[in-house]
Amino acid sequence: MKLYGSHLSMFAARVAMMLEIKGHLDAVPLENVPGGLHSDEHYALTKTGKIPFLVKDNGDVLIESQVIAEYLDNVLDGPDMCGHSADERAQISLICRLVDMYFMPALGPLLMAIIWQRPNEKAIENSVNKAIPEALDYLEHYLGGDGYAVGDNWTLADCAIIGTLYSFLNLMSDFGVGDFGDRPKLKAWWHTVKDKPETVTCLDRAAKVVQAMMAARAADK
Ligand SMILES: N[C@@H](CCC(=O)N[C@@H](CS)C(=O)NCC(=O)O)C(=O)O
Repeated sequence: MKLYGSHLSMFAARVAMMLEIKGHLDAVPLENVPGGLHSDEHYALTKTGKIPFLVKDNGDVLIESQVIAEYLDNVLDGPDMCGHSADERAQISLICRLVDMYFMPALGPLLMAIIWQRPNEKAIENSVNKAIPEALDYLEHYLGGDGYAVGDNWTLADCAIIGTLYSFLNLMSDFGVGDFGDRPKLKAWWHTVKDKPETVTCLDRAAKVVQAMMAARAADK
């Protein structure tokens, strides 16, 4: 199997972190899109032209980070990342969905400004004053784990949140965001997971992409 994307992608980072926890990131590393993002080769492999995507051994292609993560969790050995009971599975899906539907879209306008230098002031204002705080409030309310996001061990729910955090915690302070504010459950969760090797390497992988991007931009000037 081959997984394509970039560690800077919050969607791809979720899958890569899950693979690392399951012990398969060396066997299924996250590689650059053949031909580059939005190339003919990329569109030949995916209709959406998005990352991440997974090319299975039989050549079939899976898109959508959550679908890919759940598939890999099913077919690869290692710790179960999607929950054991129906209740646990629902709780993990819920956290992933809150990240996908509210937190990541809220971060989008800031990332467009910071990484892609395409600011939209109105969208940024909405994100900073409304969408990001609301999304964090949703996570705060539904986070229910014992140390981890759900239950007492790593699940895909932790990977979904941590996949967003390099950008959120490190790049957004100029906009007055980038911490969990007065949200005790999120703060306690982060306190438990932030120094774990899986978290540190996930954030490091994204940092390296940003450093390489900035170096390439500086060299272009
Ligand atoms: N819902 C998709 C979203 C994927 C997505 O939007 N990825 C971004 C990178 S973070 C992308 O491919 N952007 C390029 C584009 O939108 O054309 C998923 O979960 O995989």
